[in-house]
This record gives sequence, C-alpha cells and structure tokens, in this order.
Amino acid sequence: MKHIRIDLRSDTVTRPSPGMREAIARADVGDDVYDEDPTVNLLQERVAELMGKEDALYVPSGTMSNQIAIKTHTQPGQEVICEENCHIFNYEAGAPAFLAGVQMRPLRGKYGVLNVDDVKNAIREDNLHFPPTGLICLENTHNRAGGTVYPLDNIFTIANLAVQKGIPLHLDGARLMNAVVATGIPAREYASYFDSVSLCFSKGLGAPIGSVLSGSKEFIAKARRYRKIFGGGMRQVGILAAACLYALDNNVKRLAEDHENAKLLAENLKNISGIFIDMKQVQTNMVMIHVRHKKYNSVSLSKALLAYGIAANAVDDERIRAVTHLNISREQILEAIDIFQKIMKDS
Ligand code: TLP
Repeated sequence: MKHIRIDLRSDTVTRPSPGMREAIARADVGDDVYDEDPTVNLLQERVAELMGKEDALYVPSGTMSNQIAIKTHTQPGQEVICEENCHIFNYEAGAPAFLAGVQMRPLRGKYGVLNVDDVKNAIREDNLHFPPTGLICLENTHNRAGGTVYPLDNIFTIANLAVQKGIPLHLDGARLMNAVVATGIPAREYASYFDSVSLCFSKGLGAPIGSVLSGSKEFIAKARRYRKIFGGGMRQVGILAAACLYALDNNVKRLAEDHENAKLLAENLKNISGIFIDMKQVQTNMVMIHVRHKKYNSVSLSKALLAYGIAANAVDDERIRAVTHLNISREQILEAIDIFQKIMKDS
C-alpha cells in the first residue's frame, strides 16, 4: 500500500485532534449499562435538545443506530420504503433482513430524494398477500448521491403522507450537520418531521466512534433494549462520548470549510478533459467524479492517484468519490487538483 498523503476516501478517516484527545482524557465516566456514565448522559441530553426530541441513545456506529431504529419501529415480515441508493439498503450488509426480519422496498430517487407520489404508490394496501409497510427511511445528506441535501418541502410532504398513513419515518442523518451548515436550517427543524433521527459523530464531526439515535421517550426505552441485544451496551464509554461533545462544540461550524474545499475541487476538476462533474450534486463535502476517458476508468484512475499519495475510492466503474474533511486543507485540495491535471495530461 502506497503512503497516503491526501486521504479523500471518506470523512470517516478523520483523526481526533489534540483538543479532542484532551477532552477524552478529562472525561468523567461510569457504567453506561447502568445509565451511570455522566458524559454519555450529557451527550444524550445535548443531542435530544439539538434535535428537539424527548430522549436519545449513544450507540457505537451509524449502522447500529439505523438498525436499532428499524428493529424498534417494525415487526418481522413488514416492508421498509427507502431510496435505492441509500446507505441502509446498500452498505449495511443486509442487516434489515438479518436483524429485523423486514424486507426493503427501494425506490428510484433523484439526487437521492424520493418523490412523494412514488412513496404514496409504494405504501401497501391492507391485503393478506402484501407485506405491510412498517417504516419509511430517508437519508440527509445523501451519501451515494454525492452528499446532496434533502429539500425541506420534500421532507414535509413525505412526512405528512407518513402521518396520514400512520407509518413512522426514520432519518439516517449520519451527515445531518452538513445539511444544517449548508442550508442554515436548524437540526431540530429537519428532525421535527421524523419519529427518529440517527446522527453520526465519526464522520465529518471528527470523533473516533459513535452515533446518537433520538426520538420519543418510549421509542428510546425500546431502542435501549435492542442496543443491548445487538451487543452495543457499553460501559465506561464517557471517554468516547466526550469526543462527541467536543465535536458538537468545535467541529460543526467548520464543516463549511469542507464544503468550500469540495466546491474548489469540483470547480477545477470539471474543466479537465475525461472528467465530468454534475455541479448540482456538489452541495456539501463530497465530489462524485465521473471518469469518461480513453485510458482510465474510475478504478484505474483511483490507482494512478494512489501512486501520488492521493486516496479516493471508486464507487462503481465510472465514479470516484472524493470526500473533504477536517484533516484536508485547502492546500492539499490545490495539490490534488494539480495531480489530477498531471495524470490526465500525461495520458
Ligand atoms: N458511510 C461510509 C461507508 O459505509 C460507505 C462512508 O465512507 O461514507 N449512514 C450513512 C449515510 C453513511 O454514510 C454511513 C457510513 C453510515 C450510515 C454508517 O456509519 P458507520 O460506518 O458508523 O456504521
């Protein structure tokens, strides 16, 4: 493996800063399975407040958070409506079927966003042949669509439909704070349309571990039991929750820098022959780089970049995903642009 100097594979690669490490070292701790970790309790209160929800639960990962939400909202044999490129359907190893015994109903979206009429048509009628619709999941920002933000009016219409049909609505808000910073819409406004929200701290917020699931008191009480069943009951985990609290205080506003860096990268790469970028997708901290070149496809270009110390993953045969984050500076983006230009010019 070549030495990676500019790591654009994901914002999950972020490392805790010295300030965050200090917060970790100072953290007051207790046994969280007994609900006695003061730092975890504080984090849960802070996130519940941020989301305008009654309660919240700290869990080890975004995947576990989504899966606990699915298990808590549904019954085995039900169907869960989602967008076809969402993380829950594509990157959680089939967990909804495995852990909750539900089947997914993926619908085609546009920039990761579902059309309310498609959702309406996908909701099952009461018929003994059909799996009852048990849950609708949205993702904001949408990862595979390139970090796109879900428009509020769209969320609003889907939420109204869900309420009317008595179907709960879950938000995979792994990168919700990127949407908040990009639009200026408060997290609690987004969250108000959902029965549960999952927020990740181990992505752009720069903490080493952890997500927080929020919802009603009753929902979280049930979710706490599933967290134990899924093996996510942790003990003196305040040392990790302290990193999340630090991230809330220090790493939210700065996401704007990541968004600027993504724009800078996209604006420059789109002028290179053999590369296509849909600028409408570039809304937060990701750039989907479409490679349409006589010599390279996404996989071989990604390898060529690695030879120069730049890491960015091919998400399929045509696209490379580049993600900006707190360990990537503007200078590194400029350097990456130079290297892209050099590789494409030499071939
Ligand atoms: N996404 C990772 C990979 O799994 C693809 C990444 O590098 O972007 N929801 C969304 C929208 C996510 O992007 C991710 C992680 C998760 C959930 C899962 O979080 P973790 O990795 O903590 O289980």
